[in-house]
Amino acid sequence: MSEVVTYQREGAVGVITVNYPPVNALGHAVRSGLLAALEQGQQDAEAKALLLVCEGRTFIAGADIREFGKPMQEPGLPSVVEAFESSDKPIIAAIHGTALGGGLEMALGCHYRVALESARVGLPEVKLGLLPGAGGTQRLPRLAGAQVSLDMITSGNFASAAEALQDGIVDAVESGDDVKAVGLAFAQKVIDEGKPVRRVRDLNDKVEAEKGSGIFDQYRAGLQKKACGLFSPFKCVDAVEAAFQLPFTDGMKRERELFMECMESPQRAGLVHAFFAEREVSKVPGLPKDTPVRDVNTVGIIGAGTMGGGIAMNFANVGIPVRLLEVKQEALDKGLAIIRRNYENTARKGRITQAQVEERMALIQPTLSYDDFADVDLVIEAVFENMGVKKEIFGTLDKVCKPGAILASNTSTLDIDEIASATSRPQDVVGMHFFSPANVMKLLENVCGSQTADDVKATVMAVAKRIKKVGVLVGNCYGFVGNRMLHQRGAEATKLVNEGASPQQVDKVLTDLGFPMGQFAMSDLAGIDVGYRIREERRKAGEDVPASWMDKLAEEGRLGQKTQAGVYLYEEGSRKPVVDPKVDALIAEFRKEQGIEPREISDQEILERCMYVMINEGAKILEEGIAARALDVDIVWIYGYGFPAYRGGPMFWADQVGVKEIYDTVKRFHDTLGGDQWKPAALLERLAGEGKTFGSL
Ligand code: 3H9
Repeated sequence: MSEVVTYQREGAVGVITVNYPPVNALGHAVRSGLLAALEQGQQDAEAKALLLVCEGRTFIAGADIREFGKPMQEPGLPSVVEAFESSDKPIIAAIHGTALGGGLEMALGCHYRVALESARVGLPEVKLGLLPGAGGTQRLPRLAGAQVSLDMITSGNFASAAEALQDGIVDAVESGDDVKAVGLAFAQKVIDEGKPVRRVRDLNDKVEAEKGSGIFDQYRAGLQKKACGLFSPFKCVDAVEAAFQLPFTDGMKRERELFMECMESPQRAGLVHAFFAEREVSKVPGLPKDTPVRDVNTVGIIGAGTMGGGIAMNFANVGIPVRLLEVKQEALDKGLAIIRRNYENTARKGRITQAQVEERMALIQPTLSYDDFADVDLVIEAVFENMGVKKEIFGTLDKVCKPGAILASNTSTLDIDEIASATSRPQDVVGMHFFSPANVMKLLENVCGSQTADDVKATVMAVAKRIKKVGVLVGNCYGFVGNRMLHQRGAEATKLVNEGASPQQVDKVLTDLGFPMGQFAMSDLAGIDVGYRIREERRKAGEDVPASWMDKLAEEGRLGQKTQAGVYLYEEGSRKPVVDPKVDALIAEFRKEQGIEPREISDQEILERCMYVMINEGAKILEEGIAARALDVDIVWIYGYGFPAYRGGPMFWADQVGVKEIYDTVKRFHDTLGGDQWKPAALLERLAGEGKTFGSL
């Protein structure tokens, strides 16, 4: 008998228990163990019904994702589910935690399902670039109909036990937390009442009733807008539609064909990489799991502007009290009013209640005095990017904050060590770089200074988790990981326009790759003045920063969305960029002033120059140890800049394109275009020479 699946009889019920931590995923040992336990149950004359139940924190959470891309070992999951469904003894699945993907498909192969109130069910395969491949697309519609099945399978969203009961996915929901007891009681009822074996594959009423309905085409049309570049949501619709067109066995065959198409798609590889990278990124090399963390029960935030307000909301959302500091009452009032408006908008959409709005607002205490920071555990400074101002603030914090308080800066580019030098406690100083809008974007780039203490590093990573962000720990350099790469892309994109491309051509290449917006639409969102101010500071510091047509926009007061005009025009209340001929004229004038004869630029050149310059910078970031692993860079870009997760992040994407191909092109650009940004990173050169990938590091 397998160790991960056991069989034991309790009274008249044969209990099949899965125990395969952490989430009872359906690896090979579990699949074969399930078949062996089923066989035992069938042969056990005393067993009148069988119960499938799991140990640990959850019911089966799906196929074992680590096995994807490797040769499949028999038995496959569809045949395990089929064997359960074919049993002549009734089988009951008792669900706790989350029954997901192949886990829910196993439960659908059972004849009855009972769930704890706290349980959730879902078919999240689409989030991994897949579709349910063990009958989920054929069985769920037979219980829940077309609409519910399409919603669940194309979104991957989970349903609560109560919703699952309403939709016919489970047969009963019970309170309490002893799932085995609940399952045994249900099984005994099945035996006592002589309930029949009820095979979902034979329940045809719902699929017959909705045969030929127009819902599938409507659904595809709706997905065109939502699925932005994704492949598998459309395959999910095809598979569910098959349940309404074909007999069960043929529908299963169709599901398998579509499943294999998804399995072989590069999008599946990218999404699975992103799934594991998101989990791996919290395990920081060199920072042991048992590193102590400091208590964070109160947070002080300096600056009630867009950033500071958004950061404050993150803490209030999870019940952590915040003191929000501004220098002027007017700025404080304005900041609080914006926070309230944001919460009220969320309440209007039904995502929180009005009582929660008040609870969260009550957790944000406004202040004009640093004295209120005397007892906070963590301070996050979120004022504008000016080293002088930041150093002054950190000098004050050093005087007023209690020993052991963590002093963090939300700077997006500046030197953490220089900020720390304004204090007598550099070990307590760290960067916590939130991304705008800070209450929405999931990334938190935590930046270590050269003296940041290990427990401070561990604490800011733990804080990220608490406020439901994905924390990435990175080293200190100009722009850290994300902005350092972004600035290279921005500079190259601007040059491409100097040379003859239009901003909209550059943006289209990036959105075609899967970015939610292009470089210039993003500049408009962030504010053209942000980059302008940084360039001006660098010029003042004596750096050779070439003139740019973007400077002209800033000087004309075209600051982006906030002035309804930047690189693009924006209608009142709209965020949709509209091409403005005036900008074309401004660019033409700039080219003339600079003596540039514009040339036709291909989309391929735009792609290579915008992306490879980032990859080359990413390689430099890795060789300098600013990011510990290629996957850290990938997660920064997926969660901070909307890099399409289905491409796995920039470094994963680079591996797919080919490191050698990228190295050769970077070298060619270095020879033809020149500039430090095109000097091939030593790491890129080494990997290309050795035929290795970033993922192999
Ligand atoms: C599928 O089922 C295909 C079938 O239709 C067809 C087959 C023919 N496999 O997220 P956490 C690991 S596709 C392997 O931190 P939480 C995870 O890596 C699958 N490993 O915990 C982590 O490992 P580590 C459909 C898995 O409590 C640990 O478990 N199912 C799997 O925040 C804890 O995970 C899904 O897509 C897996 N399936 O959330 C469900 N799942 O400790 C994916 C997790 O080494 N999973 N691990 O870092 C989830 O959504 C969440 O993990 C879950 C728990 C909600 C279950």
